Amino acid sequence: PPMIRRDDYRPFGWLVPETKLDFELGLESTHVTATLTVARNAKADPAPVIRLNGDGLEPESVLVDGVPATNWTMDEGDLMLPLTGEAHEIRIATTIQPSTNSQLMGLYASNGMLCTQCEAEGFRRITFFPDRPDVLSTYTVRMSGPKAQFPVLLCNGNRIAVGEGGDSHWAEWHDPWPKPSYLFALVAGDLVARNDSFTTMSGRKVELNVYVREGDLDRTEHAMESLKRSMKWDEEVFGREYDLDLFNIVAVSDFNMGAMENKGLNVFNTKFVLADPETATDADYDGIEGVIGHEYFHNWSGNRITCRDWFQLSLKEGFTVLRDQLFSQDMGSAPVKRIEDVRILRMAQFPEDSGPLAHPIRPDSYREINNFYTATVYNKGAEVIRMMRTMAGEERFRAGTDLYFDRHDGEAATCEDFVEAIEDGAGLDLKQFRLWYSQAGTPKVSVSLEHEGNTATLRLGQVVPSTPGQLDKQPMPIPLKLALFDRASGKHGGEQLVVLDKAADTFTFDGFAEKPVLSINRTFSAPVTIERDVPREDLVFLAAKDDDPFARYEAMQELMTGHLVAAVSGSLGDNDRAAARADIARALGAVIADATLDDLMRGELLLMPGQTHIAEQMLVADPGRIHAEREALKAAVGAVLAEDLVAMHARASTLPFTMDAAGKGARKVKTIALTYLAGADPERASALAASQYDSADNMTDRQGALMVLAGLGTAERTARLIDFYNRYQGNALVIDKWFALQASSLHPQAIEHVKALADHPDFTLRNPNRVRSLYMAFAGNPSAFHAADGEGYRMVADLILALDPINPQTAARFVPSLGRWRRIEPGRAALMRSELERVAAAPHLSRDTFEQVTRSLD
Ligand code: DPP
Ligand code: ZN
Repeated sequence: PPMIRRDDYRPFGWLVPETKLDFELGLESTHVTATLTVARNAKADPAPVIRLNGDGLEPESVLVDGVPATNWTMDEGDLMLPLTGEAHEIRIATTIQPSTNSQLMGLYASNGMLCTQCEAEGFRRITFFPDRPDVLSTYTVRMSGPKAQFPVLLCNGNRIAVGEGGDSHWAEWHDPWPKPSYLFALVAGDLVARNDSFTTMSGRKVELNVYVREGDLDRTEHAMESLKRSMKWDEEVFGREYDLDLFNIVAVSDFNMGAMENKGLNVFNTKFVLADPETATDADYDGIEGVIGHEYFHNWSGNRITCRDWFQLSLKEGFTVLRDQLFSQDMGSAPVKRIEDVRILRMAQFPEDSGPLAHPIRPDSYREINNFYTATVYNKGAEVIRMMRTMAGEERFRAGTDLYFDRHDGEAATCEDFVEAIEDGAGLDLKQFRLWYSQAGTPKVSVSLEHEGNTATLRLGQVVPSTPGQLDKQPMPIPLKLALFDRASGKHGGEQLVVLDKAADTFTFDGFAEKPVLSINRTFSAPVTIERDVPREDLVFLAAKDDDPFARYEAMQELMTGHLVAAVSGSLGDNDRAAARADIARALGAVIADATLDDLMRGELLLMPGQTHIAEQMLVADPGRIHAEREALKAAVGAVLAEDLVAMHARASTLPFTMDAAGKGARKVKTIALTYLAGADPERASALAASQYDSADNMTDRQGALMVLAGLGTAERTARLIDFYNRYQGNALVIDKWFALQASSLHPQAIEHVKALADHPDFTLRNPNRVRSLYMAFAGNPSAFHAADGEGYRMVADLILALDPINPQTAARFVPSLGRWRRIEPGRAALMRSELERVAAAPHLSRDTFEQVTRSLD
């Protein structure tokens, strides 16, 4: 497959002002007639031949200005049509087979309904079209089909006409907003809707619908409320108003991504729509609110202003992730949301940035764009824009985004356009800052603090590590919020922002008779790794006293991570190990006892760093040793704090179920208590978990208890797993949890469980949620996946090979877990590599998997 390069961008030779589509819908066969008005693009090089992208399509008829054309040719699936005049009408008919579309790209069948997914390049599987985001067109769509099978017919924009005849009916839709083809959507099926409305700031009444299958309606309230909150929030915080009279959301159970922001017709994975307390966890509720917000916010950051080309993906995704993060911060606990987002970044993006698939947030090349819907483009992209906001301050940042929306409304823009608008609107100089768009790799910032007389001297250095294709890096501006604490009073004289924009720099602070305690990268103001030699007592101090909740969390993480890395590296004697464990237990005990904390925050402070995060700190990691040391620390803490943990569990258990912070916090600390106890005293933890499971009146408690039980070898385990399955059989989203809990469990036989589950009648490779629930959970379970004999690697490679012909986009997502081999100890690394080679050698690999596997082996 060819490499596509950002530098090769050329504007398309033709404009497509109008697109008319006519769908005769059927699950097995759908007939599509596309009528395009095209006109020469004065801003592009003359193009005597128009390239209409196609993927697996055959043209049944091609008419130009009403006359059959015979001079067209095919090039790699694309239709090449010579055109002589300034403007033409092209009409092309095709027939597609939705029910055999297992890739879930283009028009496909899901549970008897029809729906579409066109981002990034799915529209070309529906009809021939210039399927690139810089070709904006106004769509009018007629859809017809059997009334009984497809009582609901939906498309983008407004419904302008309906009619029926015999067993069939039709609807015509018009979207007044010009859009790129990737934002096209169509849904036909037997659906019911929760209906509501929202009145915008200028008084426009918008009809809102959340469409689901019959029977799911009572699980849509949270989605609808989240939508209304999103609409209000975007008006208040970014000044953005909705621009149609109708906003529809449709939930589908077979979906590759979380959701899709098609204009006026968002299509969602059921996972991000359906919730009630009995079947969805608190995390599910938060996920729904965040994703509903995310897709809604795309209406401005993505749809009104779209991307010039797919290299600019972070223009809409990074910005929209930041917008959804800020929204969720405002809706719930801001510090806890920030901590969660940093945890996701470290778990998903840092490893990407330090591995073979590292790429800048604005990539320079790709073979398959689906492979670039990454944590780097999304989450690091959001961090980069967040840094601009931190440097500008909220108000000036808003002036920057106002200017951006104003200046580029209706356009297909670039990341550079965004940066310029922020520069002009917020009054920032971002000349050097642009490096964040072009350089991959997580900067390492070295930090040391010296003290003499009354002066504290802070020395900072930065290194941006080399990444594939980028060996020499330049220093980038790194905004670091910091505070210097007086040891005796536990206070600081105000937070400051320093920007490190050189390879090394020094900052001095006067007025310190004693050496202060440094709190740095507060709120995680920059997406970097801080490297510093800091005494454990300083971390204990910050973990207990820092007034920035993130910094407090960070100190606790550093305390545990520092110890675990030292222990795993073999540099700790028995006494040192015992002393460190005792310090950690004492610090955690103080967190349990701290009456000023709410439970949501307490839960964050009690969490142990994940194995991936610990492995990231080491050049070459031994997953077996990391696992053993981490479990041993957990057990040691669980033993020392057993009574405190049990008391915390008992206290939290007295709270009745509520969806407020107190209720959510109580549920969070209950399960954390069980986790520590399980390490120290499995029998006691098992009994407590079983009782939490049995008395649960909500999914958070039930799933938390079952997660702990799933890792234990006790009698309670089997009974509760069977109960859970029987209780929720038929509810796909909950059965996904049942698969995931077993695949991610600490149980020593987890590998055997996964093998058995792959043969379970409820398992299928055709449903991405189910595949992920078993195999993503497994690939993210270090003690099982990294089994020393390589069995875990074999299983994931087998999965990739089996899934690739069915759904390449989802198959390729499993490659990175094997691609980490260079950072793993040599024995396992060789086994991982050989599995990658086995995948690479397979015939007929998809472009998606081929690209990921070859990059991982290079
Ligand atoms: N649907 C995906 C998202 O919203 C891709 N745009 O991020
Ligand atoms: Zn998005």
